[in-house]
Amino acid sequence: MQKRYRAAATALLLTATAGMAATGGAAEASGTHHDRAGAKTLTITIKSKAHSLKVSDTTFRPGNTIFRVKNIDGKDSNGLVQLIRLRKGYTLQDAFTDVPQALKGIPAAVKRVDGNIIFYGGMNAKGGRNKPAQKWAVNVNKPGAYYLVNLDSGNLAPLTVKGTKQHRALPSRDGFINPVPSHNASGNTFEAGKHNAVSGWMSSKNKTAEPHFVDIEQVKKGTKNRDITKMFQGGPNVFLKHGAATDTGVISPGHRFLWSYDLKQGRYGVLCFWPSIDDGMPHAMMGMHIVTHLG
Ligand SMILES: [Cu+2]
Repeated sequence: MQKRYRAAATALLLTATAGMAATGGAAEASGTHHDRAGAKTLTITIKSKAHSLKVSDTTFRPGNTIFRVKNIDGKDSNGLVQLIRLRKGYTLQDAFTDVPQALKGIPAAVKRVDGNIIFYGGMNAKGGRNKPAQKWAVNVNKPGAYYLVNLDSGNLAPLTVKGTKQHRALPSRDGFINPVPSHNASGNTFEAGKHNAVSGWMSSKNKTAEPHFVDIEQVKKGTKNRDITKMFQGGPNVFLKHGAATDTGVISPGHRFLWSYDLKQGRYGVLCFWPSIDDGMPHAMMGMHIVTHLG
């Protein structure tokens, strides 16, 4: 969970001018292929390096899009790469000022971020050269300016989405973990499929009114959801040492994020550390967590 705060601090390093020059001329949906069922797909490949994000197609038509993030740094991870769009009148400079403040728990900043940045999700860029690419998929639902951002390194790549919506397929899911409304103090919790696979494609649809992360971490045998609550009140750590874990970027209300994963059979805590719009406290500490099983 500490890495969320680290991400907040390093988000300050973002500069609004980085990579702003739009690169025109890329053929629309030039990367489209047909999947096994014969439906069209579009895969955008991102090469994530210490000082840049290189994108295979920067201009394409709206529709379902698969992102393949390759970390060629040779490090375990070189940061969370995610896709965002900004509401009219809200600038990248505003985002770079507000996001770190929001993650520090300043309620006014949380309100501005929640209201003006549309988060499509993303994943940590896991390395290095010989590791498989990290894959995720979303519906890039509207024409306009989008940004791929690495909040940890400050790297940014603009995307132009234009033209009419193209019918393109998404991968089929092997499990689901959705943010859903709840009566706890955060107003949010998760629902998870009872038979979620150990690996494959996870589907996360945000059915609430606030943005969320999906942070999934293996927990000790016998851990109950109330043990996570106790941990936040100063109780024992529930997480398994060297346990399997992964997490997503931020997913805005109404958006569905599909992410490839490869974890171990076992018991997992699912938590969200996005700050509450009410008081800036991370959702998990207000009750947004569940315990679930994979495999
Ligand atoms: Cu949340």
